[in-house]
Amino acid sequence: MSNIPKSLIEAIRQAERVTVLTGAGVSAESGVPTFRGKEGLWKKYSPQELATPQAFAQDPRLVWEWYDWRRGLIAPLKPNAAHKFIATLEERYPHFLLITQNIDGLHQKAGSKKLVELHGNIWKVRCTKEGTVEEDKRVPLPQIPPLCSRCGALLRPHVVWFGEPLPTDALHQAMEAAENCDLFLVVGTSAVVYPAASLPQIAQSHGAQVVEINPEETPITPIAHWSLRGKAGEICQRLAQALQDTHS
Ligand code: BJW
Repeated sequence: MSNIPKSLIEAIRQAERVTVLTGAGVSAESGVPTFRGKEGLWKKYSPQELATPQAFAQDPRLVWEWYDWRRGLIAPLKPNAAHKFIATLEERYPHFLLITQNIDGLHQKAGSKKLVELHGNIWKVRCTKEGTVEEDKRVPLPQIPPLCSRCGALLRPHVVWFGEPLPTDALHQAMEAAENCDLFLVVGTSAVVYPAASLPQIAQSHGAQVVEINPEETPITPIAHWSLRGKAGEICQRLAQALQDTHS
């Protein structure tokens, strides 16, 4: 595992505007499966059959069964050291934004408040007719596919599938935070899904220093000032420790 460079600790201490982008890898140590890689969901399940609007139109029951299964898997899981470390960062900086691609809600469970969810949230449902969004944390869902209690139309998971636009507000905030930060941390994402994958590049081209935390190289590695190779939870624990040590 990488050592934490002193220059990085100094940059974290000096920064005033910090933006963090997270992906599935940040939740891996909590037990949430990632999408890509050896054990990833896309090895067993086809994104075309489960994570597109066309798939939902063709077979809403199949899509809902998959989401219901994932909700059951995620429900008992707890935030790990990476979620907790990231939550502490928002206290540290006057300008801070956490941008997550994750839909699992674990950042919120860890205490993060200044965050935007680019790909939605698995604990919310949306009416396909009215567009209304509601929280629904029941596991398992009593009826599959679930129907809107007001109009009877089909409900869908409030997540962003391939080919769908990202929520305008969330994307706008994310772009602004990428353009205006001096330190941009990228944690646990393969950085292949756009437009999220463009955010580190935007930050770097606007003068931010980029830090990557990932056990593997990614398309972000060539533009990262620091690449910390290892698991997010373990690296974040060491970062927290190093920050404490240099403080005292
Ligand atoms: C660890 C670890 C540990 C392991 N610690 N790390 C430009 C170029 C090319 C294509 C496009 C483009 N613009 C748009 C596209 C198309 C498409 C896209 O990007 N396709 C590419 C795959 C080629 N994008 C879209 O369709 C997006 N929509 C869009 O652009 O709309 C435009 C539009 C405008 C106007 C009208 C209409 C349309 C939408 C993308 C939606 C993505 N949805 C999903 C599913 C969400 C719901 C669900 O969960 O069911 O989001 S797909 C999936 O990928 C999920 C994730 O958020 C996303 C990113 O994955 P992530 O988080 O990076 O996970 P992994 O598994 O890929 O990587 C895990 C990483 O963790 C790895 O690097 C590991 O090494 C690491 N790791 N253990 C730290 N312990």
